[in-house]
Amino acid sequence: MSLLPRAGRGRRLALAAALAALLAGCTQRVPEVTSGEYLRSWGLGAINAMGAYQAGATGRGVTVAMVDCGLQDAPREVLRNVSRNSVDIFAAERALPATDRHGTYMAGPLGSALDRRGLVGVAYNAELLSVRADIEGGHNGQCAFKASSLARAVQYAADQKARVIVLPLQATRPMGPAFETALKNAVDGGAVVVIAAGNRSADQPGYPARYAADPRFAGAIVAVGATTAEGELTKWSNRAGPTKAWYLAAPGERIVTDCGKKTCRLVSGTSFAASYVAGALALVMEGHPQLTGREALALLLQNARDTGEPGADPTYGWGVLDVGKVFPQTAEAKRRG
Ligand SMILES: [Ca+2]
Ligand SMILES: [Ca+2]
Repeated sequence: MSLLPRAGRGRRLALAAALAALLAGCTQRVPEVTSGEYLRSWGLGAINAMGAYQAGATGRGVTVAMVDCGLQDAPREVLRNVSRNSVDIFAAERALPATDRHGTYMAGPLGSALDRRGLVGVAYNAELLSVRADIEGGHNGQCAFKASSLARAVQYAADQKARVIVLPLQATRPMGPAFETALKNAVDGGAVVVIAAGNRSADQPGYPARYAADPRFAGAIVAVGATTAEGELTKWSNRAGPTKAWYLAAPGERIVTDCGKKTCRLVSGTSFAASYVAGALALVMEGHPQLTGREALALLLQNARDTGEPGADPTYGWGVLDVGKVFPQTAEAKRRG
């Protein structure tokens, strides 16, 4: 006799559990701050991303182009957000297997899906347009690029109407007229270009980030330096220098990325700081669709957390990325305070 109620209760419990799982799946528009997925993505707290998520911004509908070395062996949570228009500029000529997974490492903090595993990307619903442009064979085992192929890659991203284009690369010299023409076409078409400041401890960014201060592109390019988990610029990050009015700092040291079933990878570099800024721009653009690219970038710059000397300064530029500040706080968030 007692078997029936137990069986009944068991079923109801199972149903209740299923219902709870279903509800969680439906309502998980915002990451849970106690989840492993969120905690591994420590940069989200550092840039106050939750303020954007609570306002409903997740990057949905915004295409972010990553001009890099492709998405070699990327985790499923990254591939889920990859655009079908992703391309390899040299696809027809490739013969050697890729060895540098820099593009995959970049994509993790930028656009990993919210799926209860791995990481949460800053813009976890953005569309990632991978534009692979590295020369065949690389250089000393690392990705390397020619200015002419980067010009093609930036033009492709612009043609695809990517609203954000990330360039996680550094050079010592200007990139030449073909690249500059492509860059001009991209920014004139409304894109914002996010460029790693470089990792050489220099007092100003390398190229192409230094184009941020070039009047042809001013206001549509942001140079990005890397901070530690404590929010200070790393020793190795290039400083703002003459790009201080178009420079932001963001997490770039000991960033968790490329999570497999059991392990993830720790990476450092201004490339990863650029991932954070690119993701943040996607959030701002989704949340404020009426803004032009330049206006969205201006909003992000003006809301940075002022660090170093007061105001925009030659070390931190505008300061440390604080995307949550761009979004008005909900009454509930204000109460929690
Ligand atoms: Ca995930
Ligand atoms: Ca300052």
